[in-house]
Amino acid sequence: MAEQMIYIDGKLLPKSEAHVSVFDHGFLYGDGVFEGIRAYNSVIFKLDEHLERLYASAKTLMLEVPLTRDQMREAIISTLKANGLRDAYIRLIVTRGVGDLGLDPRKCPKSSVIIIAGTISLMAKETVERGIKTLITWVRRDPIDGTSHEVKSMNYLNSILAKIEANNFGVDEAIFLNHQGYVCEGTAENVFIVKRGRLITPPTYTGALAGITQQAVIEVASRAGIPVEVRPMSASEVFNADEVFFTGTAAEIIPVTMVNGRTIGDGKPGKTTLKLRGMFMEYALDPSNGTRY
Ligand code: PXG
Repeated sequence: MAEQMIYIDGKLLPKSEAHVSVFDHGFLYGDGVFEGIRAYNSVIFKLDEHLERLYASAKTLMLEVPLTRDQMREAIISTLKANGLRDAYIRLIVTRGVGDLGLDPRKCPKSSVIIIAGTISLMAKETVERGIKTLITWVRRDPIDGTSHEVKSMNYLNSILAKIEANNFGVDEAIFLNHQGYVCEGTAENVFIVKRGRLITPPTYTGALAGITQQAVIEVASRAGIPVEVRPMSASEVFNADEVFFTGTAAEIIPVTMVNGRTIGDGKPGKTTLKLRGMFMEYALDPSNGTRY
């Protein structure tokens, strides 16, 4: 099999030769931004929305992206083509670039763009079908006046701490509360509950990322006549929900069947969750929701 080709700053390099400097501030300080994007059947799902979010994250961090959006689109497509991928998981990274051993970003004259396109499936199919167990973690989501997760930065320690907690307690995922005690999101997913036929999901101002899958699910649900409320919710509302599920690029839609030992509904993936999952997959496969290549 041909070696995977990685895009680094305008060049496509074989994986074994695709290296970044140890002085890159992305490595030294987590100083950079990224996107995780999927392609389904030669269509990049919501590419414009992902680029919008990437450039917004970069603007907040005053990180200059060295490519225009059109050039970025082209770079992603050329990476997909170089790897012969029709279905793909794309990791798009913009790091602060090479600097010295000091965190001042002014020492980094040029940011770097890295694109990795592969086929990893991040959750086993059986897991998705059975539903997952979760816990609400002791780790609070980073506040919006700090390293806010509105910015999709390369610093995921907050999520990694929560993931470790989930691993230690033998569950699949963690759910964050914010500093006010409201439910926020998962480590790399947004969270929804279903209660009496209504969908509820926390807004970005709780500290969650504005999820592209979350937005797509809101759209799909609204079209199907399912009422959606975007508002903060409590842990108790989650424990007592009829259904709970996560959304995300990697996760798509994953049913949650347990939260801190409380069984959700009857302990099986919920009817509305499964219906939404079906509708979401149809939506994701509709070429008008993405960029063809
Ligand atoms: N919250 C956070 C903190 C995330 O990182 C989501 C919500 C879901 O957003 P989207 O736009 O994907 O619906 C994310 C997404 C990875 C990876 O490889 C991470 C994400 C997505 C894809 C891959 O770690 N995070």
